[in-house]
Amino acid sequence: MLTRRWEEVNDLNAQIPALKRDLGKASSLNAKIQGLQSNLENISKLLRRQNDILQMISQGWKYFKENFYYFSQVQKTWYSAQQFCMSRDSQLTSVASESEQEFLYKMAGGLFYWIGLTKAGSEGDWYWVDNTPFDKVQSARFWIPGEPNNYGNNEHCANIKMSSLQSWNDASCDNKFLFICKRPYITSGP
Ligand SMILES: [Ca+2]
Repeated sequence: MLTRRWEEVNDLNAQIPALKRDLGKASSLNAKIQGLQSNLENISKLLRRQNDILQMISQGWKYFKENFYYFSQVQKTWYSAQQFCMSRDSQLTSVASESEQEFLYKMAGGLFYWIGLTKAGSEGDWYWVDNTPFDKVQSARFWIPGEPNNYGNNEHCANIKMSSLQSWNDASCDNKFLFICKRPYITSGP
């Protein structure tokens, strides 16, 4: 009887190396599964992002570098245009880089569009309505030569007027122009 027990113990001992190998395999499989899981999460994030972008595009927005832009079909005063944008979770567009400026003037195609640049009071400095800091030096190259001229001391809002890098003009905020709203892309879901 006792001999039998010893035999069993010896058998079990003999199985230990194999068990250890299995354990090693299991943990390497586990690591692989975790890697696959994180791949899947990344893919589903990408799909969600594509879906978000497609949804906005189907509603008439353009996508460019993490932002959506809405080019209006109707003309409004600067203030009404901004109100419209805000009702669509957006603001009249800021222009923070040369590539953004290029995107906007090309899309505008030579038509007049309000952008989100206005003055703090008639004597104040220019500022972006979406709180993007206004870089006066970097932005100087975007004005049409000779602008802003504050014609009649009544031009406190800016619009894209020409299809070129130098495309901004200051105009009376009461003019009715087309306008461009901008909304940053924000990831939806967890
Ligand atoms: Ca002007």
